[in-house]
Amino acid sequence: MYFIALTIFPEMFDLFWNHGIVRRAIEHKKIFPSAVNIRDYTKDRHQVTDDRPYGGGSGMVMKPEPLAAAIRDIARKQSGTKTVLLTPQGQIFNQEMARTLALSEGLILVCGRYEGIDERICDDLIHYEISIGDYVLTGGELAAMVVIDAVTRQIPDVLGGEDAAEMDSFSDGLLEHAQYTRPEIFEGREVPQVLLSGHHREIENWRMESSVMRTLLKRPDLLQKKSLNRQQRDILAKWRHKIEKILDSHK
Ligand code: 4GX
Repeated sequence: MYFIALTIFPEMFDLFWNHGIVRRAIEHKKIFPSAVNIRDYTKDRHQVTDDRPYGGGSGMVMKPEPLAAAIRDIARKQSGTKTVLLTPQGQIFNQEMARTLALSEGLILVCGRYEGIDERICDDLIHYEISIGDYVLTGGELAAMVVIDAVTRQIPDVLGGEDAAEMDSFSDGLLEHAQYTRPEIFEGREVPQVLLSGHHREIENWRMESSVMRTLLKRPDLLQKKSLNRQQRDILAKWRHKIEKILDSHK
């Protein structure tokens, strides 16, 4: 899959391409990423990419001509690419969108700065407008890296064995279970005994209970949306019973 970030700061991506899962995906030829400088598509002597907004006001707007030239040139060279604009006005990014985007042959990620880009680019050349959350960034570059990271993880064979199991979890609609590593006792707090027992069946049950109850406490909205299986409903019923007994004892 191709990822082409369109940006006036291509160097921002250098560290990102060279670490972790993204780096491994490049080495295994699963992704072909690049950061292209919008300035390379300017035609004036000073390579200007921004200008003052019509109607007045503070800040600058990214000029349409270099962006249009860049998007068209890249889309012509890489057929099948979809164009994504990172913007606070976009649909909030989530795991389902990551899975959908991973099905396309390539993505052009348009990273705006300043007050944004000329609206006529959005109308004609952008397939998806995506926001990574309701907060204001200085530019679209960090948002593009977030999207590339999450989409890369969805490409088949990118995650090795242990990570792959992790995929079940969020796509199952629950939060991950609690994790522990050595030492067995840290500042007086012990690791749950069942995890040291070697009973794989019981460990799986404990982990499911941890997942369900963490989701209930930290993200009840996720539990509400999800369809629960028998085991998951039993876990909630068990804790409802425990809570009711406590309440009864205070009557
Ligand atoms: N999730 N920003 C983009 C400039 C801009 C504004 C409008 C295009 C249209 C952000 C976010 C985000 C700040 C990146 C404004 N470009 N991007 N930038 N949250 O806050 O994606």
